[in-house]
Amino acid sequence: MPKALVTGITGQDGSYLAELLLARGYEVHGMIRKASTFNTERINHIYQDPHDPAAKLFLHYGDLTNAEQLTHLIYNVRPDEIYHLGALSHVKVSFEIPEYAGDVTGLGTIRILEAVRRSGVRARFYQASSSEMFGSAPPPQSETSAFQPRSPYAIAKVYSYWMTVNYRQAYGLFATNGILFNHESPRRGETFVTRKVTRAVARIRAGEQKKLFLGNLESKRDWGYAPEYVEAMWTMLQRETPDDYVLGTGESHSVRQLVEEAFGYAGLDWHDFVEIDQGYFRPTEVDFLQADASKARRVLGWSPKVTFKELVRIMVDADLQSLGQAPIGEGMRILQDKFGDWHQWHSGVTALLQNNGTHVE
Ligand code: NAP
Ligand code: G4F
Repeated sequence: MPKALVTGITGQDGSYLAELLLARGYEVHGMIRKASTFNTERINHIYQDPHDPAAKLFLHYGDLTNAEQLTHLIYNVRPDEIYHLGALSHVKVSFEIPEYAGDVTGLGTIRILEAVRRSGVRARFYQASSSEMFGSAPPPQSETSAFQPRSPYAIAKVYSYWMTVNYRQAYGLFATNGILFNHESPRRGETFVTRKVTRAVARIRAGEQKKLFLGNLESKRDWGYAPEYVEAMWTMLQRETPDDYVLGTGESHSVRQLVEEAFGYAGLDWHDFVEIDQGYFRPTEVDFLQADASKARRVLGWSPKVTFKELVRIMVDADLQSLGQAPIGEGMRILQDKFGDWHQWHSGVTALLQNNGTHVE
């Protein structure tokens, strides 16, 4: 049974990836942070009591700032594959705590790479690199575009990107960068702009919110559907040789278009609800991201199915459902049409693994 270690397993991508790995027969080890509140909401449904002889998911406390503990974890688990997804991933927050962003999002990566090298564990390594690294480089951005980062977060990711390349070249590690453009889902954190908007639309429709305060409406992003991206992370680690790949849809839209689309889908005029708050603007902005993912299409056979409009519908419907409201319906239909199979294995895994509440020992 192959063994995987996932940092950031409690995040959006970590939760989808853990489901995928379990469905593919992996023993999955996830690192989680100790918090005074529960931070395992996204993985509670796949949690298993470790006393269960059939348990395949194991959680371990740890932190990316703690090198000794990371080394112990990797040495003891001896994973075949490491998916390094943990990070302070919010760009605006990284301006507020830049030193911490560098420590977690930058140095966290070298702590893991060093642990792999020193322990002699021949694990394949996936680094969650980001389209933010392209910053002000002109679109469309591909693997050969220059990095021109515009935030402490992006600069920390550039450091991690090059460390991953360096460990591949210097020590022959199977170390791979996935350079992912924005990908979203109903599990997206509530302070990222897509989820902030779709959640507000649902709450406004339900009479629970009156206004939505946003920052820059003019920046453009290439937004895709997260479950499709974690599939490609796995594919990258199954290749014969390690390499770096851009993932994105190739479609780009402004935040304004996102707002129009989400409110329009719910039959609302966004002008009645949206106000601008300068506090959400960033000191330096990334204006235009649009992926050229032709290498991933050619080499990995990866091409995403969910379009921007469909993504918005999926997210608005999910947010309505989470408030106990009737979904408008198109989002659910899109998921069924495009992912009949995925939904089957998704619910299969969920039914297979009993949720007894999440505890780590
Ligand atoms: P996310 O939902 O914000 O999840 C981040 C994860 O990192 C969480 O599990 C979080 O734990 C963990 N984490 C944060 N600080 C940590 C620390 N000091 N020690 C250990 N774990 C820590 O992010 P995501 O959207 O799933 O993204 C996954 C990765 O891909 C991130 O590295 C992100 O930067 C990168 N990325 C994301 C996108 C995107 O559009 N989603 C695009 C490109 C790259 P808690 O739950 O305890 O906070
Ligand atoms: O949703 P965002 O916060 O995502 P951002 O900054 O593009 O970063 C995300 O994608 C990256 C990949 O390119 C990841 F690496 C990173 O970890 C993260 O997942 O903001 C998107 C855009 C920005 O231009 C921002 O200025 O939306 C604009 N925006 C406008 N009003 C807002 C808001 N963003 C947020 N979070 N909140 C607002 O109220």
